[in-house]
Amino acid sequence: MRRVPSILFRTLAAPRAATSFAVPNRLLQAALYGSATAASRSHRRRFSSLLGPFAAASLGVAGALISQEVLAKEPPPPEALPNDVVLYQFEACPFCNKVKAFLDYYDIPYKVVEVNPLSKKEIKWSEYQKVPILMVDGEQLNDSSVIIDKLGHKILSKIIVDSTSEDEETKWRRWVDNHLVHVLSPNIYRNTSEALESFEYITSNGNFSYLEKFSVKYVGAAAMYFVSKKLKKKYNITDERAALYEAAETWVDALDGREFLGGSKPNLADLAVFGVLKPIRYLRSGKDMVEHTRIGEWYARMESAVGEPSRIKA
Ligand SMILES: N[C@@H](CCC(=O)N[C@@H](CS)C(=O)NCC(=O)O)C(=O)O
Repeated sequence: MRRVPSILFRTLAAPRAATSFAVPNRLLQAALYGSATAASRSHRRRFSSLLGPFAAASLGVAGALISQEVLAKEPPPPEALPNDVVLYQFEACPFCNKVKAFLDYYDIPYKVVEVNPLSKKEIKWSEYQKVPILMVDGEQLNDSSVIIDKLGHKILSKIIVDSTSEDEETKWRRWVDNHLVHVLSPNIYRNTSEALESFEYITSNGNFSYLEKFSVKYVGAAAMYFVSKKLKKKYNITDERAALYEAAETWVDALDGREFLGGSKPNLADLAVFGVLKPIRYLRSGKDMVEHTRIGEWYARMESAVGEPSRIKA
């Protein structure tokens, strides 16, 4: 059984039907076909990690779109804040952006280590080989939802007392991990121009060497175009845009007229939806989503509520 490296792109190495696609690049073959050798497994791992990140939002535009009302945050009490937080990430990874939405909203200062998706040399020390990884005062936390649970418990236990909202919040956080993330790849790699747009972002914002940038952009875009078709099948998606619009509408329905799922302030589900959508928001697919659904107002409120990154610039 082939190892499957990530939730969002877990299936990328899996589809056997992909063998009809002639791929010149050994790395890419390993990624798509999953041959049995250790060397190819290693190549596949390295390539698949490329597929995780995808294009990011240009937050600069956001301010112009939203009303001037700035929502007051509820920063955690200083004594609840960790002293030293380091996020190992891919800039365009939806799971990493989910964690960042949480850290930014709660004004938790953090340093970022941008991981090279090919070599992953920045996380060689870790047994867990995906991102995000969050180091919190020396403790390693893996997996976006676990990171948010653990950190949230430490910080939010002092803030959130209303347990009645927890079920709804949990339900929608699960929806993000089990449904929403799966709709994203088929959309951002939907056709050659969107796949290139996505990889343009990935390569210009990720940690790649000069040479890697060029090969990855074109090889990656071509591969993902085909792989996204397999993903559609895997998740029973017939029309990827319709699925994205439907997910956006489902979310707005869940809001049920409230500013946020959390009421007048975002809760963890708001932050999760916002975080995973952030990398696609200003790509063609994200613009289409905002144009064709009712999600835009909520998204703009979230941009305003989350505010500036609390990231510590090196
Ligand atoms: N369930 C994990 C998924 C993390 C994940 O799949 N991350 C991708 C990047 S978006 C990754 O690190 N892929 C590299 C690999 O699987 O080798 C989470 O929520 O953090």
